[in-house]
Amino acid sequence: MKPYNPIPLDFNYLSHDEMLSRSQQFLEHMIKRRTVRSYSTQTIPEVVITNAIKAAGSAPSGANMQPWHFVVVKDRQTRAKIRKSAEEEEREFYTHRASQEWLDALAPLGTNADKPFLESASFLIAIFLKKFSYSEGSIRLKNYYTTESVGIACGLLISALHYAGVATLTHTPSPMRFLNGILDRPKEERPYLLLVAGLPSPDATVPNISRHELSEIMTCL
Ligand code: IYR
Repeated sequence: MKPYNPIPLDFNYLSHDEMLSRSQQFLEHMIKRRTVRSYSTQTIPEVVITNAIKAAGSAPSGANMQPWHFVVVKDRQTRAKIRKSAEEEEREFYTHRASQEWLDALAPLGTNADKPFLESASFLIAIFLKKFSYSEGSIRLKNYYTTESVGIACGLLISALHYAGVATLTHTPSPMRFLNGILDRPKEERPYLLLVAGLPSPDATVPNISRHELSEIMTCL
């Protein structure tokens, strides 16, 4: 067992004015994030993606096990395969698997089984959840709070990309086990999310949805 080995905290203490101004700026920036379904084929620098993944990899995780793996997919052929498999699952979803209640909830978003963005956007990032890690001696270690940890990392990833001017779409074909085969990931990694990343097409539109008021999402005691 590794011993507890503390080091001094590197923390940026801010004045209240600075806090207020930063929080306001961040809010104004984040509320502009929209899920984008129509992408241009224009490229973005790959380092923007790797920087965002480094930021995501700094997320807190259960026992610091960092139970995630990010696969960046640029390759056209691989993306065509992903699209084909995802659309097969989605056709099943939209015609058989989804309840009417679920389809009604999705109607205002205008989604359907066609997923052209899986090929048109610059990058796909497949995020896998690792139920186990391996220590130096290849000893299998259990990871903790994996769903929470990977969810937080994905939140950071989406925020980092948005901050860098990259639009995203959280796509979750269900089931998405086909990603293990196409992307050559081990069985014990569970595909968690397929994140589409790129620049919106110039004529991109988004559904006219609203966000809950603060009073609906927050209680102060
Ligand atoms: N996975 C399907 C359906 C879908 C489900 C939810 I919940 C969404 O918020 C959006 C879509 C699809 O990607 O179309």
